Amino acid sequence: MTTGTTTVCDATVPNPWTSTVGSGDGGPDDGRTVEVQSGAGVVVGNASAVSFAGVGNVLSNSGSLTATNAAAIGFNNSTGRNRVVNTGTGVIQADGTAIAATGGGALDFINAGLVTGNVVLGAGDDLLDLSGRIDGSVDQGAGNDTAILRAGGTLTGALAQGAGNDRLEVQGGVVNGATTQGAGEDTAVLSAGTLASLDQGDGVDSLQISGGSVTGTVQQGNGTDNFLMTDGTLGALLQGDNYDSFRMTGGRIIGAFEDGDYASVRSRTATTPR
Ligand SMILES: [Ca+2]
Ligand SMILES: [Ca+2]
Ligand SMILES: [Ca+2]
Repeated sequence: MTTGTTTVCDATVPNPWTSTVGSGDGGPDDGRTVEVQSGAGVVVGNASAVSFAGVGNVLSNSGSLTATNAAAIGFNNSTGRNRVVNTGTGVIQADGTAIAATGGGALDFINAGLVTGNVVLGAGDDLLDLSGRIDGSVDQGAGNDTAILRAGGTLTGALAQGAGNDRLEVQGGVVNGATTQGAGEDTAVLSAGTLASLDQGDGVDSLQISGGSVTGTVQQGNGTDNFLMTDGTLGALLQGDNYDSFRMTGGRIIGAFEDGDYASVRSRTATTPR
């Protein structure tokens, strides 16, 4: 039911709703609000369940959004920012890409619920805030992107932050696939949680670890990278080319530590830099 710029889908019939909410590429839609309530569903076949072109749109999903042959949610904005909130009861599902953001604008995606399918955020300075589950991968594309992984958050596939100066905060949860930050001056801060691996790529990158673990290898890549570890566990650390700095006052690096140029170690367990 739509009133002005606000659309509310509740659990009354017709449920599920079977046509796209939003005008998609026939837009633009600007400043619209869509609320899908618990128990309500939108199920569409060859088109998205929710599709907006434009900026300032907010989608809050506590029900289920399903597309069987398209992205479940499609956003297209060349500037500005849109926002998708998937609450603890929210389900977003598609066979391939669950959420597709295109254009150079930004999308904030806050997920406390369940996503089945990949999340593709594209260009723009995007946000992923994950305390729920994504059965798939996340590609944040170009732009200065931020990813925050919270306690209870699970990403079964890879996290790719792409080109741009990206920020990763791991406060809990787990990423089972590879985490890559791509080119640019990237920052990663780990205080809890688990990553399978971390590759910060080219550019001057910074890594701070005060807890949590990276079970596999951490690579900082080309650039004058910075490393500070006060607690936590890494499988191995490769700092790559250029004059990198390394400081370790606690925690544990289980395997190799290579290519550190300026190392300061005050720990029981670090291996000797070569
Ligand atoms: Ca992006
Ligand atoms: Ca990057
Ligand atoms: Ca680097």
